[in-house]
Amino acid sequence: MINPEKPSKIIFTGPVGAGKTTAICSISENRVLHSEVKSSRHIRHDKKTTTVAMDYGTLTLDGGHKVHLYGTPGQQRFEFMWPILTKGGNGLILFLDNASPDPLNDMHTYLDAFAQFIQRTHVVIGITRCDVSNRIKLSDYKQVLAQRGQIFPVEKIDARRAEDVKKLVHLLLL
Ligand SMILES: Nc1nc2c(ncn2[C@@H]2O[C@H](COP(=O)(O)OP(=O)(O)OP(=O)(O)O)[C@@H](O)[C@H]2O)c(=O)[nH]1
Ligand SMILES: [Mg+2]
Repeated sequence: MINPEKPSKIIFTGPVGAGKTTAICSISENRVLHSEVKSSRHIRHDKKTTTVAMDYGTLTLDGGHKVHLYGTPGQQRFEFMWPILTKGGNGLILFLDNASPDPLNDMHTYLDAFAQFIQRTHVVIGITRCDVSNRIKLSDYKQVLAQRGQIFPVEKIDARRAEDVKKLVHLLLL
């Protein structure tokens, strides 16, 4: 899946507070370019800031392959950024917050919104905050995917842990 001639570009998406910015900060070897602003109210759990344009970081895989990491804003009012950020991308990592009110519905929303991109690339799904809520199981996500006729890797992860996030990148690209 990797073109050795060309760096890869992958997109981190998902709803507000799912952990996109945190995940890019966990693995980026450069200082992450942010567009965080203070939110006027708490938009999700104790989060005081939100991404309004994009996050950008980089990662070099063993063997020297360079990966550009782009994070989308989660808030739907900034969805105009989504097609801009996916242009020329090689794959999507979808983050879902297991402790949010309806992550299975969020999965539908994001898989539908990125359907055109997904048709020509690959997807890996990372479920965050499983330490906060274990109400929904990995098998529930897989069942909903199967009902959609889609099979993607789904992993429990903590976006604060670099090895968890790198595992998603490897599943997507290797
Ligand atoms: N307890 C717990 N906290 C987590 C986990 N993963 C991420 N977090 C926390 O959840 C929050 C995620 O915030 P962000 O990374 O800003 O979320 P985002 O997806 O970029 O959100 P927007 O930019 O607003 O769309 C941070 O406070 C993280 O520390 C996890 O697995 N468990
Ligand atoms: Mg963010």
